[in-house]
Amino acid sequence: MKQPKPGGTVKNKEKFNQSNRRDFLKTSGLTALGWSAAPFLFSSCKTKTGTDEKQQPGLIQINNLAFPAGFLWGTATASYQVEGAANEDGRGKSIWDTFSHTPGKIVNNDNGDIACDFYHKYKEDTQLIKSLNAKAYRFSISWSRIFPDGTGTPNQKGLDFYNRMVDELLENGIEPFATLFHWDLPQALQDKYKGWQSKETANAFAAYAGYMAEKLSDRVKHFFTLNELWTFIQLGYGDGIFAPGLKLPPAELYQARHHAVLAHGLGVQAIRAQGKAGTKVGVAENLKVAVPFIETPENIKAAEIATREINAGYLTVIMEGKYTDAFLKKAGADAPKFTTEELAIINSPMDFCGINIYNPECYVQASSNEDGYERIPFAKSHPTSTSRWHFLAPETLYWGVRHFQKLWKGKEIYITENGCSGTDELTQDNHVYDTDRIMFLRGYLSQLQRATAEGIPVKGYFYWSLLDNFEWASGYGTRFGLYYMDYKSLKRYPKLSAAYFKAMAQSNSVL
Ligand code: PNW
Repeated sequence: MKQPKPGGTVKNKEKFNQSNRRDFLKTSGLTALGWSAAPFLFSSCKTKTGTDEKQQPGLIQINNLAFPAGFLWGTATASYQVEGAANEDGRGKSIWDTFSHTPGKIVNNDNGDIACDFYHKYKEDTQLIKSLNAKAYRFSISWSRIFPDGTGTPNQKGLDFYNRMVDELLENGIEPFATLFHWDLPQALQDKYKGWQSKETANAFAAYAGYMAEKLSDRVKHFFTLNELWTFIQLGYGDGIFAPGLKLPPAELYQARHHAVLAHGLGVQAIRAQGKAGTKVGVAENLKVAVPFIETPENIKAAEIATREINAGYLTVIMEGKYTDAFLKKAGADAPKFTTEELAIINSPMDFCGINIYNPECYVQASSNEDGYERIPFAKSHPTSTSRWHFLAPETLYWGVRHFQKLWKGKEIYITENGCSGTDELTQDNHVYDTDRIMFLRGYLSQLQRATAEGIPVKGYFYWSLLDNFEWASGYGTRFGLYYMDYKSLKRYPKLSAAYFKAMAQSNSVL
């Protein structure tokens, strides 16, 4: 794929020799990541002719894949996946506690009781974020730490934890981005209202969101309402493989989905009402991206149509305030029940949009059929990461933000998640050579840079995840982190990709 050249031509490659490796590690801070003991990190550091070049401490940019000034580099996690401390300081149970403690639901019957123990180790982890050169951290708040029963009296100790954590981040020059709902619904709301099957849960979410904005918006300037509506509704209420493990019939599933988008809209309004002036709010949704298989104008148009339609129950209704005709037609008698007032709430203006992108939904080509596009099936051998759903296609990042901008315009975009799992084995001398993750990052970020070079307003990128963590139904065996977790000792080890991420964040470019 042809890369635009925003800043001129690619310079000659400048490389390091063995003798200046230590300088480089020191000045770029990689020693802090434990890489001083990796002699081969720069083992190809000879010039083509084998002669040494002038010593150049620090990072040398050898390409022009720079991001715009001020581009924010960050990492992300979520409460149930990292915090642990499941029974501490008055935390109420969430549907993920119940689900993960039900035998057979999670690989290896893992659960989030301890996870990465971030609840106690947030100070140490703040230093890990800092040593990645990341200037932003996306975390989520455990609703049932704040309201153990979902509604009612807040639990001060729960709030205290987030206060401490936010203060720690800010003291270290890291901007907190808070997600209010990353799937750990208070069990009490599941029991009382059947969770997202009831509008009451959307109302309870708004009350909680408003409360959090009131308490944190003096320091937290960016809030996300809900994370990945598609995933927790489809996998939790449709396919039964995520909490609460339900397989609802279509009409009930449509209704639950409607309550989730409604909760987003009510949450936006509550945050605006109760947050300090200037508080910014958006959603973090996994846009399902159709990729044009050849980049012709016809296929690009087809991919836009497909993307709008495939996301009709989620980002499309949020951005447009209506369900598309094709969506309602397809749903038929199972279509959700809604009012025009609710549609207006769902469409409450956001300040930015968070988009999680891992894989393409499909490749498409133009078609004269009724839909205007045709899906191209994936090859059986299409490469994936160790997560089997994770088909790899770096251009998904480019097309995701480009379609978003074309379809819905004007909003600032954050890539709120992107990352990949891998086998990640810790060597005897405590290294993890995750070359696959480096390949992933280089490919995907090159495509994101392509988008920013075209002027698409992507303001930042959050790698998923800071640490290996509880990967939902896949448990602890599926690792996405820049830091390797030893779950026995709870020690963290930087992977090779941590050094790579750090170098990119430092140079604000793809390397
Ligand atoms: C997202 N799928 O989850 C979540 O936001 C994170 O909490 C999670 O750890 C990360 O991506 C990596 O999986 C997904 O099956 C889980 O298509 C499953 C799917 C997609 C996203």
